[in-house]
Amino acid sequence: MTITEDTQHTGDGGWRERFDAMIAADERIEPRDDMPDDYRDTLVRQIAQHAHSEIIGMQPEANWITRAPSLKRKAVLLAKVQDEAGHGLYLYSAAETLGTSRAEMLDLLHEGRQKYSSIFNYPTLTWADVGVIGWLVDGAAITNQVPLCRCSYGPYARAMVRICKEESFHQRQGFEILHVLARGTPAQREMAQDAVNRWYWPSLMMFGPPDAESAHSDTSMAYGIKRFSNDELRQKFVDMIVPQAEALGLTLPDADLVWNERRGHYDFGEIDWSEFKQVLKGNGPCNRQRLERRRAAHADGAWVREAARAHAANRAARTREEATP
Ligand code: FAQ
Repeated sequence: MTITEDTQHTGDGGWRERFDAMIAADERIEPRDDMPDDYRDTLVRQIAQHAHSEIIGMQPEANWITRAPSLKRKAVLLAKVQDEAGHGLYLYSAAETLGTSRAEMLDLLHEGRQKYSSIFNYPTLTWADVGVIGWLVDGAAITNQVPLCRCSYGPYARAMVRICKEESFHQRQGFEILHVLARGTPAQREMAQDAVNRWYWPSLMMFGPPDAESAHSDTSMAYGIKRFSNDELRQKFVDMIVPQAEALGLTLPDADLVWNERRGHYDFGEIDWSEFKQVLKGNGPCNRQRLERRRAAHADGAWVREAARAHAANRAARTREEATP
């Protein structure tokens, strides 16, 4: 594909050639560098959506903090949910280096004009869902995000390195929860299987629409933002989780799941893309609840933002006073 021309940067005629050469040489683009508008827009769109997913993603698991089955499980879950808040902060900061403020991005989320991941619109009905979120949702997130550590935009790539380290710990804690349940009483085992049944298909949808219908993939791949297509990553994920499910002794609810010797990959069943589209339109099981909770949390935090602004203004005034002879 041809990367679109951009006419907005008039300062130095050579910037576009330099940008293209850096992308071709797989060098990192930094905030100080001139960049085409569609590169900036694609990054802001993706990073904002990613940041929103991290903070909305706190809700389904937070639902179980007060009901975790032991003090140890509660402490681990608290730490995980706090990690997700931290990921949101790294990502909003990375997006801010592109000239869009966190306040603007949050407004767009609250108005329903920027998306967050479809996966967080499903309910967490039992404790086993916390295990499955760790195993499958964090597992899908890692599969998608490890290649983003090599993304062409420096601040995003660097944020992803730390996020991926934390996500791989999250995935292991989820796997361990399921491992214990799968070897527990028949009721615990059944609860684990039921959670896997409900989350398997939505976790495959996390990778986005099929390549043929992915609006942004061509641009993102040409600019070195995405390194693998949606379908390639989905396949990688399926290949990873099949042996893990076997190790857990749990079944993935997909009758078409079979090893394909010729392709060297697992074949898997047809995803219900009409469900994905409905969730993106706001009609998933929890869309309304997630956004309402987020807006309420934002409103509840207004006094903190106000206090932080007043404190910053006081400090600036004191610094000015001290500097005045
Ligand atoms: N949900 O053209 P494409 C996590 C939208 S973090 C909702 O293929 P693209 C951590 C897409 O935005 C999970 N919308 O798009 C955690 C676009 O709409 P637009 C989030 C989706 O960007 C774990 C339209 O469909 N991870 O889980 C989804 O090239 C546990 C067309 O799609 C990231 O965001 C979806 N699943 O590829 C937290 C990773 N898929 O913008 C708490 C970074 C697509 O035109 C607990 N993002 N859409 O209105 C990416 O890699 C990409 O953005 C993709 C989508 C792969 C998600």
